[in-house]
Amino acid sequence: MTTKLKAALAALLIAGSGALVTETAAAAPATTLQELVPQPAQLQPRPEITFTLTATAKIQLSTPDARQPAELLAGILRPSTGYALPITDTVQGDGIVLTSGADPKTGPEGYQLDVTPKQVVIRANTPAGHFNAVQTLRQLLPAKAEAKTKQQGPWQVPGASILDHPRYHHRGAMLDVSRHFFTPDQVKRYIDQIAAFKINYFHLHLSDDQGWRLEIKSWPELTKIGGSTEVGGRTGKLFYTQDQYKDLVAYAAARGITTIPEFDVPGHTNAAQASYAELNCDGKKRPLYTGTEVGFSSLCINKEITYKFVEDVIREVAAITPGPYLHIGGDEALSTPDADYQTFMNRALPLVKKYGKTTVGWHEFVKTTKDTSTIPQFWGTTTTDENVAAAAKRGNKVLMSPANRIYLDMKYDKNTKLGLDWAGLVEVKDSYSWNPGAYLKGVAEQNVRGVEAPLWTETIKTSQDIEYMAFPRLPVAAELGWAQASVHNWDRFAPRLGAQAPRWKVQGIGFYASPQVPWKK
Ligand code: TNX
Repeated sequence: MTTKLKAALAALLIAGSGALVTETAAAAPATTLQELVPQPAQLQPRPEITFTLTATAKIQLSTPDARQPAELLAGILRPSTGYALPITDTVQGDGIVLTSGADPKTGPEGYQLDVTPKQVVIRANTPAGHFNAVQTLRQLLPAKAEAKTKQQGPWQVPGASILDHPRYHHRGAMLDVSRHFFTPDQVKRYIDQIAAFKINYFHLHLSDDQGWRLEIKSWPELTKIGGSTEVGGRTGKLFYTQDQYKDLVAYAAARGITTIPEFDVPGHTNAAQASYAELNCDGKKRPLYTGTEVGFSSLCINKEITYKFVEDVIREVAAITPGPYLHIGGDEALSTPDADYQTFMNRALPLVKKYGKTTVGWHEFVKTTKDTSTIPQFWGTTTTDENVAAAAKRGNKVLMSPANRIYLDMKYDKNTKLGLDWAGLVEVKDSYSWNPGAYLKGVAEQNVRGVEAPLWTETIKTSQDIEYMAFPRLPVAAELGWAQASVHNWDRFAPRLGAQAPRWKVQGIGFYASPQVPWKK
C-alpha cells in the first residue's frame, strides 16, 4: 500500500463506519491464488471461503483415473503435515476429493478445482487432468507443504473456483545425460521438479559423441565402451541398464509425464563409433571423446551394418518405452553430406514406424520427409526456416525450442559461470518474451505442438548445476506452454514467478535470483 493510500484509509477509519469495508478490501492479503505458475485459464477467488487441511482429512477418490495423482499428492503432503491422509474410495467427510464429471471445456488435460469450507473438490475426466490439478493444489498450499519433514500448520487453501486447461498439449523438458552422466536419482530429482510445473514430456538425450547411456542388449559394447566416460574424462559405468531406464520411465509416468528417448543419428555418434569398428567407413574404432566440439562424427551411410545397428537400437528402445515417441536427433550432421543424410533418413524413419513409434527429430530432419506425422523440434536462433515452414504447411506440428529463448544451458548474463553463449545471453525476461504461436514465419498457433526447454550438459555436472540453469527458466517454458496467450504479460508474470522462491528454498533448489524478478522473501 502506498503511504498516500494508507493516510487516506486512516482518515476514513477515523471518520467511522463503512470505512472498515474499504480497509478490508484494500488490505486483502495476497494469497497463493496470485502466485500460480502456470496461470490457470479461469480463476474465480472466493474470499469468503478458506479450506483448512486437518489431521482427519482423507483423500477421497471416485475414479480410478485419480489413483496415481492421489498417491503423488499424499506422498508430498504426508511428510510435511504429519497427517495420515488415507486414500479412500468413498467420498465422505472433509478432505480432498478427486472425481470425474469435469466441464467438457477442460478437455483431455484440464480440470476444475473448487475450494469449499470442508473439501477441495477436483474434477477431471482423465488421469492427466488429475495430475495437473494436484500440481495446482500444491501451489495453493503454504510453501512449507513441500518440506520433507513435519512442519507446523495451519494448512490453508484460499477459496476459489478454477477451470483450467493448457494452451498446448506438449510441454517438455530435455536433459542431456550424454555430455555428463546423471544417476537415476539425479534424473528423478529433475523429473520431480519439472512435474511441479505441469510439464508432461521428458526428453532424455541418451547418446552423443561423448557417451552412450542406455544398455542395448544386441550391441553390448555401446555401454561397455561408449558409456565409460564423459566430458572432462571421468570414467565409470556411466549408463542405465534397461531395468534402470524402465524404472525412470515408470517414475515419470507416475507424475503424469511421458518419456521420449533420443538416440542422435547420423551425427553425434562418436561414442558408438568408438565402441564398434564396423560402424566406421574405414573399419577402425574411433577414440573416446571427452571434449565439447560438435559436428565431427557420422555413421557410415553406405554400409548395411549401419541400418542393422539403427534397427536393433530402435527395436530394443521401442520395446521398453511405453510412450508413442522416439527422438532420432538428426541435428548438426555436419560430417554427413546432404545426399547421404537423405539416404540415411529414408532408411531410418520407416524403422521408427515399423516399431510402432512416431518420430521426433531436431528440425533439420524434416526436409527429408513428407510424413506429416513426424514432429520437427525447432532449435534455431532465427525466426525463419523454410523447411520447417514447408512442413507446417503440409500439416506437421512443430515443437518449439528456439535456442536463443529457451535453451536452459545458455548463460543468463556475461557473469554466469555455467553454460554456453553461442545462441546469446538469455535472461529470464528474454526467455519469456516470445510467442510460440507467432514466432517462426509460416508456423502459426495451429501448427505448434508445444514448447520444450532443453538442457545440454557440456558444462553441467551436478544437480545444483541443473537447478541453477533450469530455475527460473524451466517454469518460464511451462508458463509459455500452458497459460493462455491472452495472459502473456511480463509485468504480471514476473511477480508470480518471484512468488515461487520460498517453495524452491524449501525444496532445496538453488535458483538463479535474476535481478529482473521481484523475488518473494
Ligand atoms: C547444439 S541443439 C546442439 C547440441 C549442443 C548444444 C549446446 C542441437 C540440436 N544440438 O549438440 O549440446 O547446441 O547448446
